[in-house]
Amino acid sequence: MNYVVGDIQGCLHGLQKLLKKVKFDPKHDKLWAVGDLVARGPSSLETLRYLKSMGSSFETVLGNHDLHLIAIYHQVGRVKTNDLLDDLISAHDFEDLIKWLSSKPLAIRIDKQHLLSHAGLYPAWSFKQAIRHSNEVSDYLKSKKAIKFLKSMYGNEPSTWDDKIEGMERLRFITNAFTRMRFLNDKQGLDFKQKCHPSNAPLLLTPWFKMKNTQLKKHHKVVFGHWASLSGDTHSSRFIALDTGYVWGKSMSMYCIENQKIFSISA
Ligand SMILES: [Mn+2]
Repeated sequence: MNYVVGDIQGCLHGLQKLLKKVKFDPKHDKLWAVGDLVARGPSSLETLRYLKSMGSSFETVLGNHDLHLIAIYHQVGRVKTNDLLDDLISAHDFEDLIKWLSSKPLAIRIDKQHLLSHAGLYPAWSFKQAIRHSNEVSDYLKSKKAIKFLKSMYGNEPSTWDDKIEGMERLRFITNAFTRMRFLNDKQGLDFKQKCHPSNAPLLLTPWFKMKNTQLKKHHKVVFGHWASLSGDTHSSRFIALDTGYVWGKSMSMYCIENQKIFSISA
């Protein structure tokens, strides 16, 4: 079976409880993650060590917190105390863990049906395009140009996609769409101010998954995390929201690709 887990955020205990619940067997099963493996929770270091040790029975996309950790390693990003990353940053295997993490993409096509990314799929993009754009960022992240990218990664602009955008602005948009997106305005622009549940959002803002995507095929499903206040509430079986706020005392959720069931445990 293939299981996709929501934002772990350094909560290894919760992850292990959930793996036990589904009787996960690394010999036969594979675990996928929506990213944000680290930060805010108590065991970021142990979480990364554990997931890395799973070898080929684990795969993940990167979330905003994972990218920020990579930036911290390269001395581009600043450490926030409430991220609880001190022991990870001073660990003897920090470099190994970062090398491993930096090799992970922003989007993965699990199979013909399922696309996985941290924040979701920008409504103007097809699955194919999404993978292409994810590769554009990964090529940088895996190379000596990583620092150049990480230095330009932060910022909210450009807010709308245009295939003509080039260079670091292009990579910044792709990164923001895959790792920070929640709401879009009426011009398909990314809005980063609101983190609330859609029912409390200002009128002109629409969740990305409610925007029309003409590229999406009927059988396509997008699996994502990042949006804890959504509590899994997309009202659509095509958009599977897995961040259910375990690190905030709520629950951790897992989606089984084969039977399309959601499993969860509370904090
Ligand atoms: Mn996130």
